[in-house]
Amino acid sequence: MTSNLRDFIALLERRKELVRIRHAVAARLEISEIADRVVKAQGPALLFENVVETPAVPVAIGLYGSHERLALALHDTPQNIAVRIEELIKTIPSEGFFGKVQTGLKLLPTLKSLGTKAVSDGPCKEVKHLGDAVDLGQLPVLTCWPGDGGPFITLPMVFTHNPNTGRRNVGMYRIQIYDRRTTGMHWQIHKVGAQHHREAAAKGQRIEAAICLGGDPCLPFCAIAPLPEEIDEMMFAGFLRGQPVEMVRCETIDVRVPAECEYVIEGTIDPAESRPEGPFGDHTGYYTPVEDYPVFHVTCITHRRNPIYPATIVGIPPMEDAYLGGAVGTIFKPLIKTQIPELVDMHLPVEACFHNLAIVSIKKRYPNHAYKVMHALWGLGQLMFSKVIIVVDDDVDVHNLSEVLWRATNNIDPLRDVQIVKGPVDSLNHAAPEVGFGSKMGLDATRKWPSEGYRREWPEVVTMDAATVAKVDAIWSQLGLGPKLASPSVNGHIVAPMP
Ligand SMILES: Cc1cc2nc3c(=O)[nH]c(=O)nc-3n(C[C@H](O)[C@H](O)[C@H](O)COP(=O)(O)O)c2cc1C
Ligand SMILES: [Mn+2]
Repeated sequence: MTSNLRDFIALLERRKELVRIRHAVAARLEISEIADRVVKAQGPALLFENVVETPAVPVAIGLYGSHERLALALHDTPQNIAVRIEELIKTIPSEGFFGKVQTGLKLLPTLKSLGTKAVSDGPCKEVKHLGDAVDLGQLPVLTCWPGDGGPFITLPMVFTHNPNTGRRNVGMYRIQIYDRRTTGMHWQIHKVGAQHHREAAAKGQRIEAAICLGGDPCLPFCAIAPLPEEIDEMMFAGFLRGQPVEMVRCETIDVRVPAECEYVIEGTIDPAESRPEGPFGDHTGYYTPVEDYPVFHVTCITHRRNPIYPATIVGIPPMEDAYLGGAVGTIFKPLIKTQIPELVDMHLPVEACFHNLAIVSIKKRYPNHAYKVMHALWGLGQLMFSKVIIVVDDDVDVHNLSEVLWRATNNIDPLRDVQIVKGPVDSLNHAAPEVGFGSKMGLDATRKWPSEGYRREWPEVVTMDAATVAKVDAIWSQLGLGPKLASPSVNGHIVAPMP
């Protein structure tokens, strides 16, 4: 099992999922342009071994940019992980003493993997830079787009602790490099890191943070995962790995970090200090404008001997985050269903940058049920950012966008079926009149019932009858039309590509 970046890179190389590039390429724009072309062509991960600015440190990019690579990184496919989560959920309400014992025994390996394991030293500490030796310029931090405000660390895991409860959080928040020892800290106001910062500020305290790069390949996914605030990302990592993550204490701050990391950047943030951050070519495909964000002061950098620097780029979709975001959708569906059991399936299309559109199918149980589901989603963690929610019936394949357009546009009467609400929106939503606050729209595209005030006869979908389908199947070979074509209209799904 791979538990660090270099083993993962070796594994990808064996699987022909990674290409080494020995040609000199610049961390400023050039790696980005190459990675963008390769990811959009569904190509391999890349290891740039001769980076112009920092020849000693190679850059790995595109590590999660295919379904195969992502499954290798997560130690299983998202589908299998979802099944494991579903099983875990199912075992919880089991009844009776023997049931409980059996469940307990079954869960034991899982529970054992959920903790972290404290170790006294780790490879991430092979080299230490303290005091004046701290220099972020030694890292091959990419400048991704020409309009960017500078170089940004794009695959960072930011470790903080809640100053009141001590609870750990890990989030992926981009890091703008200001100088040798100062960076931005782009935790958006709705994220858990920002909450830790606010709680520390209320006590007049600086907050300590560690920015980690590398480690077990599943860790960045855990940092992205929209876990509830009470759930430790490292516990989730243990669940994915089937083994606890080994954690080592930082040099200058009271934070533990994964011992297998490539880099650990330690530092603190003053509660009162902020500084313009950005612009940054973001995953919406637009530049996010300059805004004030907290400032991170580096106290220490430790790294492995011969470190490898992991990166990603975002921009006009699809990018590498399409695979990561897709896996989030698949893996968290069972958890969403515990809150919204009538939800059958959900799709956050990558073109809509995940937060702009959620298509959900439901098994409608009562009149106007679609509205209950919209509001439930707007109240559920980061799904609150869903700018548009389209609710369809359970016979619609939400992953087939052609089918969704066909069904939804036929089924809605806008005046009746659109609900517009106010609320917090994604910080990256540039259309909102204010940063982080605006409106959201729900479309009830389900078939309308008489009890919902629909007074006409709702039409049936056009499909062939079973007898005729069988008859045509039987005579097909005599029609001179080559191999048998399946009947397209059987389930009322769109199966043909658009002309
Ligand atoms: C490549 C990438 C970059 C991201 N950059 C940021 C960022 O700069 N700021 C932010 O608030 N969220 C960013 N996110 C999203 C967060 O990582 C995500 O919302 C995560 O669930 C936050 O964790 P938290 O709930 O523990 O705060 C990024 C996600 C990805 C995949
Ligand atoms: Mn979290």
